[in-house]
Amino acid sequence: MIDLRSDTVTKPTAEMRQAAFEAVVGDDVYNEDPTLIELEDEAAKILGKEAAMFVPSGTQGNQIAVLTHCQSGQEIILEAESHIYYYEGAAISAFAGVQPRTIIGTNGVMDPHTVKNAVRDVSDIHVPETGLICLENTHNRAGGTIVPLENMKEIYSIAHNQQIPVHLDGARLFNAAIATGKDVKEYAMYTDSVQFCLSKGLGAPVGSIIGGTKTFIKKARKWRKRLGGGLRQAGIIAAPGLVALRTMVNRLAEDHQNAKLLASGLEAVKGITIENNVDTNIVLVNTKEAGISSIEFIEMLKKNGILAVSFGPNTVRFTTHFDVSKGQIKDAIHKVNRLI
Ligand code: TLP
Repeated sequence: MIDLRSDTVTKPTAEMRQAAFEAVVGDDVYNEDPTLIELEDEAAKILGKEAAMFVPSGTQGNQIAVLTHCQSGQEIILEAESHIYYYEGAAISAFAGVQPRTIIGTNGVMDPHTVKNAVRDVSDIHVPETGLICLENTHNRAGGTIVPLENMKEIYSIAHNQQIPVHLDGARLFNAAIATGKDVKEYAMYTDSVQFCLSKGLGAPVGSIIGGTKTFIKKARKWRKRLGGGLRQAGIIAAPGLVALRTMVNRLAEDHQNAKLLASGLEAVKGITIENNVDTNIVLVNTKEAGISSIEFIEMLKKNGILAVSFGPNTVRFTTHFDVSKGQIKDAIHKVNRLI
């Protein structure tokens, strides 16, 4: 199978497995796991933040950020197709008790003026307070698009003028950094908290990091414990995370090249159009002209050894990653050509 469903499907490398095997561990709820502490320190440095904390998943990292920044009854501003709004089971409402105020972006990018106008005027007794602004970079549903630094800077400055914190869902932040040649710190500096995933393009088996100030992370640790995310000998899973940060970042460029190759190959197939700017490792294919639904296309692909996911009635997402080679991408293009 050529598995292009997600970059979450990557299997740990031999080096990651060895690191897990050899990891020095302790009980992290007592703050005594040396490998986990090493990962958190290294991640904080990479982000340019005072502190960082390991969490079992990106979803938990985002939810902890919302819980830590906000109070029940507040409103949070986020992009209409953002993961926190679209794919996290309404957890912001179920757990943090906040309501979403969505803004439709262009390629995942929110217009700063629209964000500014969406911030609530607290002097009016009718309205909720704006508790948080969330950004997503790269933007998954927009097709792995990069939110420009300039846009992040503008939104951050609007937020800070009104003492509103900014959280970045940077599940694929390293993809943005590698594609633009910028440091992740340059993105993280326009945020109060950042979540990034070790388990996507970076290939680690599990885990995410959230970074922020020491005060933020101290509060976040309590929320992680409340949510049952306080882990014990977590060094076993932190060790592959360290390998991911040390060995898997630069190679993301290969995934981006493979995505471009896939997009140009598929674009040439009659009946198929490419919906997104292929900035990083995601390709969104539209099947409308071919007269088939995304579900039908996915079934056809599966029978021919290719896996992808539906992103809408006629939209199919292909995601490149460490476990898919250039040869397999060429093979996939060839197969789609034959199919349509
Ligand atoms: N995204 C997954 C699915 O949940 C859609 C995928 O296959 O792309 N933020 C962003 C931007 C994400 O894309 C994801 C996962 C998460 C957060 C959540 O991470 P996990 O899966 O670790 O909870």
